[in-house]
Amino acid sequence: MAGSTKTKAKKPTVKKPSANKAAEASHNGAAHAFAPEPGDFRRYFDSGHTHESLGITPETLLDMYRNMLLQRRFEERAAQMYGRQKIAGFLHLYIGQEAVSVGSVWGTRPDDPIITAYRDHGLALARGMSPNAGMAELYGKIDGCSRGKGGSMHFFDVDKSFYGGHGIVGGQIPVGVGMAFAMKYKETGGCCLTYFGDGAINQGAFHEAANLASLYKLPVLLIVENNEYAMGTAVHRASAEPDLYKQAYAYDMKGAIVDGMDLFEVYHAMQELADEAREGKPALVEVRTYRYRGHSMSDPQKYRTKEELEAKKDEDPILRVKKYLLDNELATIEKLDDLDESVKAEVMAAVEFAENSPVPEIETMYEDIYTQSDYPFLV
Ligand SMILES: Cc1ncc(C[n+]2csc(CCOP(=O)(O)OP(=O)(O)O)c2C)c(N)n1
Ligand SMILES: [Mg+2]
Repeated sequence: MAGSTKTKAKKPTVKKPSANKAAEASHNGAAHAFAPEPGDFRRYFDSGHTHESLGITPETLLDMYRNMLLQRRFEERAAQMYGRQKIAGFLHLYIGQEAVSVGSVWGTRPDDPIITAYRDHGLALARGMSPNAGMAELYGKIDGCSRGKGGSMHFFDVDKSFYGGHGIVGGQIPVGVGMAFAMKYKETGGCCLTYFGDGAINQGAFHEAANLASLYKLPVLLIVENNEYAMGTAVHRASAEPDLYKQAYAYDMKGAIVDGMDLFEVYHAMQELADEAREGKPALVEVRTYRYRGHSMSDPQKYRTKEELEAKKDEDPILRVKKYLLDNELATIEKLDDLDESVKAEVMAAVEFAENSPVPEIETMYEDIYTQSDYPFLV
């Protein structure tokens, strides 16, 4: 080209990385290559499990199916009662995520503590909370699981090792890790199932807690229920690395990814990983799931298309189990219809119970409050 002058590109000087492995290893304990070891990652998808291969009896599988259905019918009715203004405040439905709650509760021990965020009805019912206590709580009545003072976001049932129900995104993660610390200290043999959403993983609380969980080898599973959205924000718009399980590598912890629409995959993953966590090997477990309803009751859902939602409904975790039961002749359609009717009746009874339960007396405002009279900073 006329007038152009070619300038000779200057070769950049690149420093060769140090080949001194010993120096690398001696750097304050850091001896790891950047790439994770293959054993640090597990994948629980398309494993081809059957109830028999997992040691689940047909009766137990029917119980699991019934509980998934109970969660679904309970929340459908709660949504209806919210529309009738019987229930006030926030209401976040778990519909679509039922394989996560049932798979993990049945795959672990009944006294393994559970702690979760505000989308908590499903896990509470899976752990055995009575629908009466749950519905009365939604109604703000005294017979609710938190005496009507917690509402939808603060279900609690300590007798069943269910520790809530927390409204601050990510706030429950350090509490769950703290419970795991206590269990290790007391040698209880338990594993704390600490759940949170995809929106919580970029909170500092997660990172601080994950670091200590791994450093102290605590019996905890950090279970991120990746339902693709945090309110209206898709995961890839909020997380620089949308494969959330990879965060485990930063803390030298096992990372796992699980098909959260498949009951057997969740069951198997939680059973295996919780038992390893009991031995001091915690894990970050990313469960890929989906919520069919809006974030809460006031969500126009403009962030996703109807087509996306419909396609996801083909993966409905409850329909999958129903199909399995029928295909394997573990139940007839009549039996499953009867079961659905009995679940609906149980939920209607819970509504009636909630309607008839009294509102808390004004004095109860001053009860259930933590006080310590000799606390040094209070006068
Ligand atoms: C610390 C904090 N920041 C913001 C909020 C408001 N908020 C409530 S829910 C939510 C989204 C969380 O999404 P995710 O963790 O994915 O859980 P999901 O609702 O999908 O179950 C936000 C930002 C909050 N409650 N707490
Ligand atoms: Mg989410």
